[in-house]
Amino acid sequence: MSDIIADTADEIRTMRIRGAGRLARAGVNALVCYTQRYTGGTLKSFKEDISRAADIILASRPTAVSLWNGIHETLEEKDLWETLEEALSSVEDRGRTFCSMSEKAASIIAEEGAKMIVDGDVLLTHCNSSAALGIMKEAKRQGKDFKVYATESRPWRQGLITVTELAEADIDVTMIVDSAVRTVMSRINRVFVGADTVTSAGMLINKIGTSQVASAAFEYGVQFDVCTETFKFSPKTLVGETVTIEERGADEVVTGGKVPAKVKVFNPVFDITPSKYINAYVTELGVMSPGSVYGVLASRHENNILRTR
Ligand code: RUB
Repeated sequence: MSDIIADTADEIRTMRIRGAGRLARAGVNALVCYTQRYTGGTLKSFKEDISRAADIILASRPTAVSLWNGIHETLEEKDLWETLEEALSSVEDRGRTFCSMSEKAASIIAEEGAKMIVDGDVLLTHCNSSAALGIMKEAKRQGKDFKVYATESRPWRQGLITVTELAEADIDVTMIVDSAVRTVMSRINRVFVGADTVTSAGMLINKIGTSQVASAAFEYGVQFDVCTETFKFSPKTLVGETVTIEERGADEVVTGGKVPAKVKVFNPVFDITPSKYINAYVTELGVMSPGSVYGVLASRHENNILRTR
């Protein structure tokens, strides 16, 4: 398989490309580049090759449905292709459209979410979500005066990226360790996090620890909002599929991978936040309740609900 496919899959697997929105666009973009460089084959060989390429990309990380949705959107017309030329231009056009819609969605979410921030707000965010940070940067650009607490997000410490980005945007930011979330919650009036996958029942799958942040927010009566493009809504959950939670190696938890004898390490990367803890999903279609997710998915997939697997 070509370098662009293997390299992109490797970058996603090793988290050099990370965050559900970015990795979806990177996976789709790899298929587009592969297609642009495709020479000398037949329609039959292209169909086989692009399916293999898609499988390699999809196997890179299992949890974010944005990647699955992006790849499936890009190859949606596969059964209709009649010539190689038609196939090549379909993948290119659909892939490009997916990426530009995803980028457009991010800027709409930034504007929608920024409206929710008022002067004096103290926000909390977990891990590193480009959607959540986009909102904060837009609010700052509009001149709003607020503070942000950001978790470290062990074991990868993506919180360092978050605080760096916020500080560079001149936003007042304080970093905390993950276990300080409950301690600071009395100072917080709104939580903004991102999403890897949202189920048809409105449950959120996001970075490990998100559900603890949500339950602490619930306990303190703090608004907990999820910032997400609707391509993180999972059509697979409409037909009863569960979401695979990625587990990664012990070396990410224990420095140098040196685990004391007889000690096991469990390193789940994401967790599930029940919809009862979530006030709203801030999306490119507007701000919606967890109960509205089903309607968006059902209307989008009503004709091919059984083909979502
Ligand atoms: C990142 C993470 C982010 C979501 C949303 O996890 O959980 O909150 O992916 O990000 P990881 P975005 O670092 O393991 O990929 O809003 O940028 O799509």
